[in-house]
Amino acid sequence: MEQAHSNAIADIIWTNVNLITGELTGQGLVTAHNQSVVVKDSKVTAILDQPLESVLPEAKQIIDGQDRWLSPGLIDCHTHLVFAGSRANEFEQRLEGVPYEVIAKQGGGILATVNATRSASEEELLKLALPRLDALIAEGVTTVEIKSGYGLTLGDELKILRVAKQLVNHRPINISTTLLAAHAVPPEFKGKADQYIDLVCNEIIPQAAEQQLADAVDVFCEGIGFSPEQSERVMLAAQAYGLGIKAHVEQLSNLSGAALTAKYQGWSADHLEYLDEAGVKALAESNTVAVLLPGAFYFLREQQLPPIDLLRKYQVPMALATDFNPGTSPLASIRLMMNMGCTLFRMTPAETIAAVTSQAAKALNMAEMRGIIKEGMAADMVLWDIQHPAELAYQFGSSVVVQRVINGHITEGGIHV
Ligand code: DI6
Ligand code: FE
Repeated sequence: MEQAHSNAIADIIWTNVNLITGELTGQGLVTAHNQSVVVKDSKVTAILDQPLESVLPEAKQIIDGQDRWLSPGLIDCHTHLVFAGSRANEFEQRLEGVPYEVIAKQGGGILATVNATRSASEEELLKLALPRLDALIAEGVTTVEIKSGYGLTLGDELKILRVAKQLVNHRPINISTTLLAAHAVPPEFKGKADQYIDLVCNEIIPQAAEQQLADAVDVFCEGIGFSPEQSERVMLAAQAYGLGIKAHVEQLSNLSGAALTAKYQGWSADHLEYLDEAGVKALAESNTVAVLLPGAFYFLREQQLPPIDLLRKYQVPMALATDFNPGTSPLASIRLMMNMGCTLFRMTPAETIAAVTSQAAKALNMAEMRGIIKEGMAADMVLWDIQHPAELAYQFGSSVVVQRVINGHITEGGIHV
């Protein structure tokens, strides 16, 4: 099939679409009406103002977009979706007034999930991860970042990363993996956090790098996580092994973790509720993306809002992600995050669209390839049954995905045209 048509200029051309490129400028979201998008060999090869008659006959397939909107595939740039066990009991405890940090100190929280995840096989973890991934795919997500962090031993951390990487064999999805061995101090190292960090830096990071299981390294820099000094050691090790740097910072308190992440040219600093102006300036100077996670803010009923106005003022790129995890954000919906970005964080709908496309791509260091519909970029796209781009942030729950395209291939699902 491919061979027979190898001389065709295009594999697929979408005509009559309104384009959301994914880019955001001072003037707002970059959009264009009545376009044609030409795709060949998994990439966008041209965007035409008007369909050129000479090109159209040579395409294998022409799809009439019927004046619908076409956007980049959505990118969820921060998830912890490979884990076992449930934390519904903890949810009930919190509703009775026990704070998240107290539950964590009592050995619940992250460590409860660590116990369940250590006991699970790769097959079991894969089986548990698939429906979570399917929920994102059904919403038009084409790229997902997945962190480890519920293993906390060399073997269990690598097991989680292997499962994350295997997902591409089971679903049409792009996966980016992040080693988050420095998520919590494991029970065997209680009171010996520095020694655990030795293990992370001297064994787990080198092995993850050598086996090519991680694109980046993350660390939870927090009172209930790791100190800035310990976090810095993790970043130095990541840098030494050529891995990207990301960090959970300023979620529950301000330890100046964002500035630390910026110092090491981190791809992203995530959470940021307690970020101050000095931290915002540091992010702006290093071009580190601010990944905002309204699901965790909502689920923990936090009061402290991330400094959106300051992030805007210093033009720090803002991404949004689900932070999908069993403790603080059991919410597998990027569209809900877009809605919450507006309702809880007062972002504009345009900002939330860029936040799950072009800005999220930057947070995964893949902006050269994904997150924007442009000539030369991977053809990851979603055709939406909406009248206006803002609808993507305005409503969620009912499916408006008409077609999902990943690396130039139309995937199952979506409503009928
Ligand atoms: N911050 C979070 O919100 C998640 N991890 C982190 O460092 C929570 C993970 C969990 O509670 O299981
Ligand atoms: Fe997280």
